[in-house]
Amino acid sequence: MKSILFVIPWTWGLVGNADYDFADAPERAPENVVSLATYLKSQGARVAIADLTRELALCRGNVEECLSHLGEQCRLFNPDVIGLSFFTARFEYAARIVGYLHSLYAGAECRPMIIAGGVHPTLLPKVTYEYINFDALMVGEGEISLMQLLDGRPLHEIKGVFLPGQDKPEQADVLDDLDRLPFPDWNLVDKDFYSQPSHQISATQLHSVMPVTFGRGCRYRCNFCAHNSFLSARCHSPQYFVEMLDNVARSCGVSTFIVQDSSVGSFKQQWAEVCRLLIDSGANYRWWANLRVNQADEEFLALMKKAGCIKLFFGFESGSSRILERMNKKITVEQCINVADMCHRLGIPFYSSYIINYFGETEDDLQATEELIMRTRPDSLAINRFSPIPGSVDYDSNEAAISPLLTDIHRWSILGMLAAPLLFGNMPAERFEYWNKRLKQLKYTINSHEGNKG
Ligand code: B12
Ligand code: SF4
Repeated sequence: MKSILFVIPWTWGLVGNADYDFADAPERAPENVVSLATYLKSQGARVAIADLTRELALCRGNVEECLSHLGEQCRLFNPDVIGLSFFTARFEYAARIVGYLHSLYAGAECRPMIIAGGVHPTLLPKVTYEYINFDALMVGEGEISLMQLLDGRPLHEIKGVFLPGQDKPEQADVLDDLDRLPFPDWNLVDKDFYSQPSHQISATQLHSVMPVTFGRGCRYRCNFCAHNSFLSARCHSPQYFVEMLDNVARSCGVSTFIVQDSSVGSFKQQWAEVCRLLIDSGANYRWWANLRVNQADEEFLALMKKAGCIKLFFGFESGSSRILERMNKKITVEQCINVADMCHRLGIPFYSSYIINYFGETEDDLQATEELIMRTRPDSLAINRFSPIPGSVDYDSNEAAISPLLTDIHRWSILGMLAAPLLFGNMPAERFEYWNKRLKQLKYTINSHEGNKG
């Protein structure tokens, strides 16, 4: 069977940053690649991960040094396949890495096959080929298609492989039963780096945390989000998941987790069972989870609190019903207020996230957002400026306006970071800036007082 070296590109905040401080700008451990690599390893493949996020942090932001460490790892591991995993925000760094790999192997008699998978190659395979010289791209979930590749099946026979010059990408087959995945082998990366105490959960308190995933995908289709555009929605069994928590807790020395699912309410019955198992086991884990407001009720929240939930994340998105409708968010302002009241009654801290600069937004809508923040009194607040992300309905329906801006790969990364310099609201630029500043100030005030609420 062939061997594979996964490469995780670095993130922008690390480039040239000699004073990187993990606690203040924590990186989330790459559970997706670790899980995929662990699966392939369990099937007999030789695997390794070049984690250039951690590497660049250790190289104090020096990209050249980081790449030379990658070269050393390539020489030592001598893989048959090098597989990059990235989303749009890291597109330009993936290009830099592949350029380096081609120069590393220039003149060699044979070189590893260089491929890519993950969010960006899946959503925009043709754009990926326009900028990067990959031998093949893999579209969709990687377990089955990569296994077939490493097993030696010809590329054109593997569902999910998209070759240069091909016209239509096809999604790979997926594992129906997620419990067939072995527990992630965190020794494949530097788990101590990721589990350092940091502000991943709270701006004012430090926690040592590791990420876990109960279910993949999302059944909703909010217009601004790319989340569900390719992962089919399904989850682990509650028993498997609780054993996985035990396993990660033991192997990484943590008792606090971030549950990465888009909403644990999407598998409500199963998540309630996870909570009951956690309560019965007396494990005493603490965890953060994301939840859609329309999936919350007092009984569910009380159960989660008892099972160790220390924070919930809600996408309230806007205080304006008109904007929520335009986003196809399928929640109401009233539901946001209700869920906030329930959290206050039960003593569950919560994080609410808002999007501003949405299509047709007026100052009245922003006023409504501010009122909702004041009414709901979140423990943590996020104010995100809207920018259409590839893979979302909003990106697809505005491609004509966006594509003239995408003149080089760096601009793609900016788009991937949700930072397109475009105004979509219905107000003059200076009025938007006024509201942007005002809401960001509110965010700063709320976040810096977390835990000290009167
Ligand atoms: C958890 C998460 C994060 C975490 C951790 C990310 C990480 N370490 O990878 C954090 C919080 C750090 C994060 C940050 C951001 N995120 Co995010 N994130 C997610 C989320 C919710 C889940 C990702 C996940 O684990 N999925 C489950 C695993 C199993 O799926 P997967 O990663 O796709 O992996 C499978 C396949 O892709 C494939 N695969 C993966 N790698 C490889 C490699 C090879 C070689 C092959 C063949 C296959 C393969 O096989 C895997 C297993 O089947 C997704 C939503 C989603 N559905 O993907 C958004 C998502 C990926 N994030 C998104 C965005 C926009 C961001 C941010 C830019 C937000 C921001 N403004 O800060 C930042 C970017 C940070 C950066 N600088 O890179 C977008 C990306 C859209 C796009 N076009 O790029 C998504 C899709 C959500 C959305 N808003 O629409 N994110
Ligand atoms: S915003 Fe949340 S609920 Fe909506 S599609 Fe994205 S992940 Fe799903």
